[in-house]
Amino acid sequence: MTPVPEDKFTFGLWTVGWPGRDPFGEATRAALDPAETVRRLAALGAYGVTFHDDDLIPFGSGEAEREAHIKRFRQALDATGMKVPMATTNLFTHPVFKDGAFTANDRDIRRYALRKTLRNIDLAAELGASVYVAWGGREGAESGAAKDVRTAFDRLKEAFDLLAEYVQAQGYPLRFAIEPKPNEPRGDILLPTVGHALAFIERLERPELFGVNPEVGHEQMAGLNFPHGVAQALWAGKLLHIDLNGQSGIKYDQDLRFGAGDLRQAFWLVDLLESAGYSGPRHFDFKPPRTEDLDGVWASAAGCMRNYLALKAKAAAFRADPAVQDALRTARLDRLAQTTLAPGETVTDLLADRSAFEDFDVSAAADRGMAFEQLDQLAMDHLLGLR
Ligand code: 3MF
Ligand code: MG
Ligand code: MG
Ligand code: MG
Repeated sequence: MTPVPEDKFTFGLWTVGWPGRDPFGEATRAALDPAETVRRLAALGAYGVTFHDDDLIPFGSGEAEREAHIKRFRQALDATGMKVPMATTNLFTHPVFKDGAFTANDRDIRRYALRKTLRNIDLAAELGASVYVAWGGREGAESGAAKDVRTAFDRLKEAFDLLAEYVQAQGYPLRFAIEPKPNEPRGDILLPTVGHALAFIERLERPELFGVNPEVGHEQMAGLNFPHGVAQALWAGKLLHIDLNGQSGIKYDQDLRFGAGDLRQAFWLVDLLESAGYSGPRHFDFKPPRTEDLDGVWASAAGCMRNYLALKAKAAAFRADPAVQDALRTARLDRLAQTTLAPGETVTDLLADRSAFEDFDVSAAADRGMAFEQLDQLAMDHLLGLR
């Protein structure tokens, strides 16, 4: 269970660096130095780090200060071999973004948001990132007339089309990953789920440059099955990145360490990612609870990776178990993999096939049990260490 860089575990600077400020309380920890974060995560076996512009370069820094922050960060990366596979823009903390960024009603704020993003895209490319995440933090509303949602989508498309055009013109090997979230901090956020984001991407001018960055807790906040959302993103060839964390049901964005919260969904998620051959970073977007001191922060980060590796081993054992393979056949998963029409068969052939309808024994078929409970109990037995 010891993580190594080949496991491709990455962490946002803002995750372990969260000082514990929440809507009801002040910070409980001091800010972390990004270079120190790189060294500590490398020592724990991580592959890399990710950042928002403002995590690395405090908002409002002058040019010389900016260069100094980047230089210190680069030195830590070079010294540890840590990578930066993803970067993103903070378009939500400063009060200027209180009504959003790319969809703010104020045009000057939209133009400023684009410039802030373009500037950090240049840095992301310089640091070797291949994915640029876009979470629409405050693209949303609290009340009905405040946002003309159809027009806001025109502005969102305009922004993403411009960013994609820029990346292509610069020849950057970057793709964008849109991160859906249903609510918080706004009452409602545009592109609330993986499905909404996938549909939006198809309306863009360069959909091939876009995919999604689903987050465990975000889909679960909407009451959705996270592995199902991820499976649809994989099916669409759009899973460019993933935010792993833990959540217990429909409530505020908990950002628990991976494996905490809904452990069964975490198991099925790891099973899915590993069996689908997902090769991107296993990125943790979590918050060590504000009860923790720095020792607790690093224990929480280590726990994310440990739980992923433990679930990966459990999922592999589940798939390799002959009893599971039998149970999968009994549950007819192999039949699902068969095409519904035979190769070359047409709709005319189907209409002529009396066994498909006229002679089909509907009640016998309805009586067949699916044997899913036996199958699921085997998964439970593996998860509980009973097999
Ligand atoms: C908020 C988030 C964000 C995004 C990040 C982009 C602050 O709930 O999940 O983290 O992940 O902005 O990667
Ligand atoms: Mg989140
Ligand atoms: Mg996230
Ligand atoms: Mg979250």
